[in-house]
Amino acid sequence: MNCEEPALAIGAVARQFARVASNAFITGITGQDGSYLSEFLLEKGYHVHGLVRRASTDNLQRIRHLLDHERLTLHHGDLTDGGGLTRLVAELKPDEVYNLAAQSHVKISFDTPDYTTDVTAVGAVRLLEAIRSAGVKTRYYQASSSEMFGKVRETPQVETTPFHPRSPYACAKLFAHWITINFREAYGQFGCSGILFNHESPRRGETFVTRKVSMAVARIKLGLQDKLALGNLDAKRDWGYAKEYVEAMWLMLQQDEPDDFVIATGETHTVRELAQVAFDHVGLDWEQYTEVDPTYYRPAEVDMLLGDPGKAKRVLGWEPATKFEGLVRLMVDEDLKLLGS
Ligand code: NAP
Ligand code: G4F
Repeated sequence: MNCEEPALAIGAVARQFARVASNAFITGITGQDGSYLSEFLLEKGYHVHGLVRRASTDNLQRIRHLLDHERLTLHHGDLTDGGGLTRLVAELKPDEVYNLAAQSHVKISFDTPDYTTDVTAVGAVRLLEAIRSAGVKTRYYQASSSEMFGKVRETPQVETTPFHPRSPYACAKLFAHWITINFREAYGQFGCSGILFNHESPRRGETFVTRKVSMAVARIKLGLQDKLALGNLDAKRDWGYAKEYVEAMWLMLQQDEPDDFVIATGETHTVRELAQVAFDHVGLDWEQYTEVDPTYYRPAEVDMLLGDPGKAKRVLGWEPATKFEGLVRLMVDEDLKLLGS
């Protein structure tokens, strides 16, 4: 693919596309999960189609290494543009759709509630309607979130735990979750929701807390930064490795019946522990370099998340291999490499 002229190349390749094996359509292909899922599906022999939104800066960084792949085709579009989605789904007739696109930052959703709802909630129903109106037998994956559990009603959280969203983002995800179930019940669509707990990697956006910490630790170790400012150090999350979580998405769509699954590690840790493990890994004392800045507090916080992935293990045969400390160390090591150490 010629990435210097993306609009032309993308359209041209799309028209030449001939269906061979299964083809998958991924929204959010340029994000953390989209990039790992693309690699995973290409390795399985899929033709992967990805939705890319037009940006004035480069948003293809995470998939740059895949751009020349003969079974990858990118299409311009946006989850806020129903007409474009309808035309694309009708043209591609995908066997599988993975709806990973979202305004995915919880704190930013408090500043952009309308926009977050439009992309993250209404975007899902636009896509489901596009599939329905195309009349194709498409299997649909919805990227649901543990944020939907919010002010948790029970611990650990399982598929039947009641929801209590605490942000515009979580409310939007809850709508997308239920509309997926509604289309399954109303129209017999094969739709699955993966209720994924936090999952991280060296490809994680730099404003999410794990990557913010791993990047800061690497920079401080190399003398490029003095301090790390964080918000709520007491928040607890169930953090897993994104590369492993995308396999669970695929497994859900390979089952005989559509269903919803919690994907998690079964461990929870505080932001404080995250900082401690990351600084320890490079031989520094976290307390010396970390300060609390209330700017990063949220109007309403999710204090604690802990998932039980038991159903995923029983039904999908899926289990996480990488746990908290290994993940944090892996991320710090990759950021040190990135910075040239
Ligand atoms: P991410 O890195 O933030 O990626 C989000 C993707 O959505 C990017 O490709 C982004 O495109 C795209 N996007 C944003 N707005 C769009 C729009 N209006 N139209 C089309 N595409 C748009 O997120 P992630 O961590 O990979 O997560 C993938 C999905 O899982 C998201 O829906 C997220 O909410 C959900 N989720 C994530 C986690 C987690 O811990 N990572 C846990 C549970 C659920 P650009 O590159 O152009 O910005
Ligand atoms: O890394 P975070 O921004 O992730 P959060 O809010 O849990 O959301 C992520 O995981 C969800 C799954 O549960 C996804 F659905 C969502 O799309 C996203 O990927 O924050 C984690 C915790 C929060 O409690 C936050 O208050 O870390 C706390 N925190 C403390 N200091 C901070 C900071 N978060 C950020 N982003 N930046 C800080 O400086």
